[in-house]
Amino acid sequence: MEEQEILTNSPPSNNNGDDYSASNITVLEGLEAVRLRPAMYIGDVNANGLHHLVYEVVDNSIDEAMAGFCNHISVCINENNSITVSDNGRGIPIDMHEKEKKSALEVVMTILHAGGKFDKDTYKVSGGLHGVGVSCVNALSSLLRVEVRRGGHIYEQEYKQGKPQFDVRMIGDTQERGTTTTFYPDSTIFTTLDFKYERIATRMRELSFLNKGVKIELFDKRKHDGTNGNTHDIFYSEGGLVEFVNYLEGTREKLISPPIYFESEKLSVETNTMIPVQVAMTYNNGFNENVHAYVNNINTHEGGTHISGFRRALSRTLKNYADKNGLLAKIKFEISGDDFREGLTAVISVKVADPQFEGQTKTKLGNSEVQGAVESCVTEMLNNYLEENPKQAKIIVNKVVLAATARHAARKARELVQRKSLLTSTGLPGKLADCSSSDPAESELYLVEGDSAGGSAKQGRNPQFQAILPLRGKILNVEKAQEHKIYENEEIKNMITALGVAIGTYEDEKALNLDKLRYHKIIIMTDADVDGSHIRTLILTFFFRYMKDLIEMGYVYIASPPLYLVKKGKDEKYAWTEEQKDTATKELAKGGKEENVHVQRYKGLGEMNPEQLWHTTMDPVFRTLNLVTIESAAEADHLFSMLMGDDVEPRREFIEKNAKYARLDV
Ligand code: 0RA
Repeated sequence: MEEQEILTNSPPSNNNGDDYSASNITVLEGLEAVRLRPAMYIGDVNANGLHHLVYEVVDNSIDEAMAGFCNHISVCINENNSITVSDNGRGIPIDMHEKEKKSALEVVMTILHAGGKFDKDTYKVSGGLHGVGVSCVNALSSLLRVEVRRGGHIYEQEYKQGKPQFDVRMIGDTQERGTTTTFYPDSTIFTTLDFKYERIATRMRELSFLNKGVKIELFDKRKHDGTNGNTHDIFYSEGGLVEFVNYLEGTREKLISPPIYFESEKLSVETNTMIPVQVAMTYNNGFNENVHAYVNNINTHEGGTHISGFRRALSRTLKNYADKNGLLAKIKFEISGDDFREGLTAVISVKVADPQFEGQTKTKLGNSEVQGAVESCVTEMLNNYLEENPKQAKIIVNKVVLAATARHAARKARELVQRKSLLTSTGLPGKLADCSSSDPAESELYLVEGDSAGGSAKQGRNPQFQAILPLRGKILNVEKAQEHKIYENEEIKNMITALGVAIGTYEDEKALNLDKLRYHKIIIMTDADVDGSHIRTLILTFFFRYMKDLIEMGYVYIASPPLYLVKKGKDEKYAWTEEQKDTATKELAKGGKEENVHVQRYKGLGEMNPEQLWHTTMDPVFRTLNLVTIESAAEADHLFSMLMGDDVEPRREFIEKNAKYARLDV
């Protein structure tokens, strides 16, 4: 397929002026297509797509590292919002590409999908939105400069919107090797040029865990929001996946320490390629399953054949071991697959030569041959582990038995909740002030902290499409509760029934029956204080653990009530930040004394009257809603374990640190 594409784009000959320019245009059309429909290549032209550019360039250096030729990558957000990625790999070849009659470097940079045509042995990322190639980044950059250090010399080429500005040229000598790319995202394409340091850091951390021994440095030279242009992190992991699992566990107590680790590879007869498999896993005292799986360094949120292989191997191997050792004698009911995964934290990383990505977000692995490969690897290695570590084996089996027993009780409790809700006339909680629309697409559910704010919201709302569910006090911390407790908690029961979805057991992909969902906007509205942020986190934890689909579908939002009312006489202005407050104060003072301006700090939603609440926070025309996204499920796991896990101290610190800012893109 790829070969074909290059062939059709390649100039047939170079000796006829017309011919040349015509075929040249065809080549350019390749990149023109990217500029015409950027979303097809990088997902969108918002912050997501923007950050994707960085990942795309870094992925190329990671490929070079996976091939064993590079151990240092640096990524820099420059002061002018351009990005520089540098590596110490072999350097992209600069010699003449026979088919294209130009430097291989130029081919890589300007022809779609020309990325890794040289090395047949590496596992190129080529599915989903990854692996679209550095040429896409080039097409979407107003300016891009690439420098190659190779064979004793330094070479460079520059492009504007993907068009070369001169032929590849030698500009000096060096004994070093490597590739450096600097690009300026095109402001006529992207809706934002603001790179988020934390976002890039999260991906670099993940990459360093997945590629042990590769040092990834990240710099932020921008001076903004009080940073001084010296922000810098080094991501380096010697322990790889084992360290990744420790990181994910955060402060949770591990039952198996150090985590179980194995790596192996299996020949796939179907495709005649090797499939390397790496797994690190442990169990904790909690009740959730945290399995993160990667294919060629891409997080496969939606699962796939590698996960099925892992699950089958885990259930069967543990079951066989337990049976053989007479450890299941007391169990009188079926043990389900979930029971083997309660409290499990695992990272699975496989490399697949020709990955097929499926699913809504193209993050589900489809290659059928991978299931068997992972299954037989895990079975073999886990069997060995259990035989050699009987103490740990016993701990795991006990945990499974406990889970099975509790789940048996939980199933009964859940059935009770769901049956009860069918019995009441509307099936809806009494505290819900529902909206009159029955079209989920236009309906909104506000989850409001406290009965008094709930009252204001009820009065202030537009009852046509806005429903209000007041939540009293703290909701249950599901991170630390057994599943059946969840169905006994009033606030959670109310949320479940108001939303209309029957909660999934987390068997098989934790699927929810989303067609029953009654609202497509679920808006969390809490006070702008420490308590409010705690409640918000508790609600998010519940959604993350039991209704992840809602977050993944983009249905969950956070309301942003103002922090200040600035007032002078009849003039009123609302402020969401300190800066806005100061500006508003100056404006209202109109050059006069600022003392005459009254500033009210809203401590809670309850201090706003219904009109104010509507105007500032609920009116679709004026309000700001922050979409809750799971950029990285792994990072969210780590975060929730810190926030909601066993240790009180990090949680308190985190909430205090973040209460003011309300960083919402979990
Ligand atoms: C193919 C062949 C060779 C190097 C690379 C690709 C390469 C690509 C990138 C992209 C970013 N950094 C990179 N580093 C290397 C070289 C083959 C050889 O030298 O024999």
